[in-house]
Amino acid sequence: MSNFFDSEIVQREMKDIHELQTIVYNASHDYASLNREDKIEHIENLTELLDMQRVMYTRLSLSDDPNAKKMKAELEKSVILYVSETIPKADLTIKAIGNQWYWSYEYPDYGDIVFDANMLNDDELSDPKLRLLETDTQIVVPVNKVVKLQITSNDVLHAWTIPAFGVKMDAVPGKLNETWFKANQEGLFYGQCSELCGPKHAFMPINVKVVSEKEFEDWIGFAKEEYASSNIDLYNNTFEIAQK
Ligand SMILES: [Cu+2]
Repeated sequence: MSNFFDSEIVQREMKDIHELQTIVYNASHDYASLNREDKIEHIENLTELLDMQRVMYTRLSLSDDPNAKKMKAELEKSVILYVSETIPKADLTIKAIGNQWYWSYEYPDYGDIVFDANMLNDDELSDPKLRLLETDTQIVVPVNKVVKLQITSNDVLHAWTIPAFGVKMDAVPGKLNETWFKANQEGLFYGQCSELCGPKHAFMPINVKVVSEKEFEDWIGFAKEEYASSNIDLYNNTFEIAQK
């Protein structure tokens, strides 16, 4: 049996939801500077918005009208957009730094872990299909954990992305951008710098390896030894430069 569904009415109500989303979104960004009355209004708006979204979602779910299906997807997308702007409590923080033309990574929660990820040449690939995608080192993260990413650049604009995670963020020199993801599947995921950063823009791919918690702990043990910044022999470098 088909439920009654009036596309026009629902469309109008969806517009109201979008308008309220914008108001709530803007107020949450300025929350600290709001006065008492505005804070109360914000909480009221937020409560109303959650209510409207919940009612609308239920209505759209109950209808088998094809328009309802489309609108449900639209509503889901707009809610995800709002939620993804708010970074939940992170289980792990990773700092990604863009360089011409490779990415550097730090794991500040685990002390001294610093490493670069350089693209593999065609003759080094594990699979020819991974041309311009495979790197010598991987970011390793545990499955089902919230990973907060801090993204910046050492030189020009770059952009860090893993399309499978729905993450793309600019790496801006002198600015620290933040985003997050939670991978719910183990495996290797690929991305590429998405800002035209110079002639080798296409040669700075991004690899993320999602592993079990146990494997992640093992990797941290390995990384602490292998990627400690104290391994960088500053004295020798200085000496070589001085000799030249
Ligand atoms: Cu780049």
